[in-house]
Amino acid sequence: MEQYLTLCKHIMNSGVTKGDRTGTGTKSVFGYQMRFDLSEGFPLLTTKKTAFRLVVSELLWFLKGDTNVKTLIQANNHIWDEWAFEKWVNSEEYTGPDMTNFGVRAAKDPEFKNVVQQQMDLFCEKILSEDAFAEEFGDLGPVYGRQWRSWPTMDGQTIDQLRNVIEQIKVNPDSRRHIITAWNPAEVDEMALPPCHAFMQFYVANGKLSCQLYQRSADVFLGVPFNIASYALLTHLIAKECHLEVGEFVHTLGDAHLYVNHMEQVTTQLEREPRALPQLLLNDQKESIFDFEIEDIALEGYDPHPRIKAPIAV
Ligand code: THF
Repeated sequence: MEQYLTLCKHIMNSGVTKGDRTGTGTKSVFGYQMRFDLSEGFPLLTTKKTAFRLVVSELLWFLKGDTNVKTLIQANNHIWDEWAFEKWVNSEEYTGPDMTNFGVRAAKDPEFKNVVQQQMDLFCEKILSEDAFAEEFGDLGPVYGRQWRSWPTMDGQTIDQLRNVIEQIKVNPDSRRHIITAWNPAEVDEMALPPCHAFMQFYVANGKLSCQLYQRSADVFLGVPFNIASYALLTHLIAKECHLEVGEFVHTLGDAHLYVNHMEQVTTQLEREPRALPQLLLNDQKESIFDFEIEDIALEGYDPHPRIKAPIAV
């Protein structure tokens, strides 16, 4: 994963200081590309422990077309909580302490961070125990799962982009139209967060399946390690169903940034020596990508350096 460390160094050395929507502040570069040969091992960061089970449960959530955080919270995955929480605290129904700009304020004020955590715990409890609440406030709007599996058309039908692409990879592998897009301009405003990893293309050559992703906005310390692993896993799953080997994952970034409050963590990581990549193990009994459950997917030989904590920008 030298590619990833090289990107971090590049942003530290050449990035411009740039404000952002979250008010946190970043160092940023525009336009960058990394390539990962998936036959060399599974590209999960070894220079910090990265929670693969969260990558898996999030991807399965996308694949099922689900857009409600309830499913993730049930799987003890909390990486999307903030965006559902934000909708709740901005609604009429919320009566707790003022949560305006809770992300930035929590990062600066440990006491307020505890207050946010309390409300966040309450939120998760309500999502799990109250169906009507979960339906109203757990849903993130027409995000990834919806666009991948049921993109709405003008005439009231839906398009299953994922199923169509898999079918086309099987019957017409040379096609240059193996495209899935989550960026639906008509619906972006209804999404809790417009898609960051927005546009992907698959490519078949020499019996190998490759994938390229265009990511418009890349949180290089927290998000990108998840994004690389997620698309690598997706490529493996589709390749398996299509009886292909895996080729490359090509990761193309738009605004690639390091948040200013992640700099120390990045420096720590850059001092570490990358280790051998793990191998992905998929349940051989499962054929279709749509049949996979969390227990069908595992890693072997993952021996990372310890976790490095960092606050997420909301
Ligand atoms: N928003 C921001 N600011 N960055 C992102 O990477 C991001 N995402 C998704 C949506 N909005 C985003 C959510 N993905 C973590 C990782 C991925 C996320 C969100 C959060 C995170 O906090 N990871 C911790 C571990 C978490 C845990 O163990 O519970 C880590 O240390 O890696 C990118 O698509």
